[in-house]
Amino acid sequence: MPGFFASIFQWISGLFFSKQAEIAVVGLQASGKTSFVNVITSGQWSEDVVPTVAFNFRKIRKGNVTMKIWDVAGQPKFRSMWERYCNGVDAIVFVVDSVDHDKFNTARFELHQLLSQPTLTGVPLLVLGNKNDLTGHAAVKELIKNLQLDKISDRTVSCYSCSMKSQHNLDIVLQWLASRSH
Ligand SMILES: Nc1nc2c(ncn2[C@@H]2O[C@H](COP(=O)(O)OP(=O)(O)OP(=O)(O)O)[C@@H](O)[C@H]2O)c(=O)[nH]1
Ligand SMILES: [Mg+2]
Repeated sequence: MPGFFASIFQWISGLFFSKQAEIAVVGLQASGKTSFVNVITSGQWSEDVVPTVAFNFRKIRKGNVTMKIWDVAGQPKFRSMWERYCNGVDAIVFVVDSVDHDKFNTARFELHQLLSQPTLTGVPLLVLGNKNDLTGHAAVKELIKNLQLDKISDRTVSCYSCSMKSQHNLDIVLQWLASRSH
C-alpha cells in the first residue's frame, strides 16, 4: 500500500511540477548526434547507426522534465535546415567528433554561421566533444580554442568532453539540459 500512495503522489506532483525543455541537436555528420539521443532516451548504445536523413524527433521524460528533441542531420545538404529547427528552442546542442581534428575548422565555420542568425540570438549553447573513449581526442580547452567558443558573447555557452559509447559525463549533460527547462 505505501508503494501505491507513493506512485499516486509522484503522479500528482508530476502534474503540478512538470517542466518542459525543447532542444535542437546539430553538428557535422557522424559526430554522434543520433547516438546521443538514443543513449539518453533508452540507454542503448549501438555501433551501427544509420545516418540521419533530414531529422528525427523524440520526446522523453527525465524525472519531472519532458524534453522534446530535434535530432537534425549533419551532412552538408541538410545544414541549411539547422536554423529552422533551432528557432525557438530552449537550448542548442552542438556535437563535435573530438577525434576528427581535420574537421574542427568546418565545425567552427558551421557553428558560427548558425549562431550569426538573428533568430537564434541568446539561445543557450551546449557543445559536446564526443568520442572521448578514443585516444587522441581533443580536451575541452582545445575545443574552446579550435571552435572559438571564447568569442561567443551573446549567450550562455558550456562545453563538455563526453562519450556516448561509455556514457562518460552524460549525467552532467542531462543536468545542464534539465536546467534549461521551464
Ligand atoms: N567510439 C565512439 N563512437 C561513437 C560515439 N558516438 C557515436 N559514435 C559512432 O559514430 C558514428 C556516427 O554516429 P551517429 O550518431 O550516426 O552520428 P550523427 O551525428 O547522428 O550523424 P548524421 O545523422 O549523419 O548527422 C557511428 O558509427 C557511431 O557508432 C562515441 O562516443 N564513441
Ligand atoms: Mg544522426
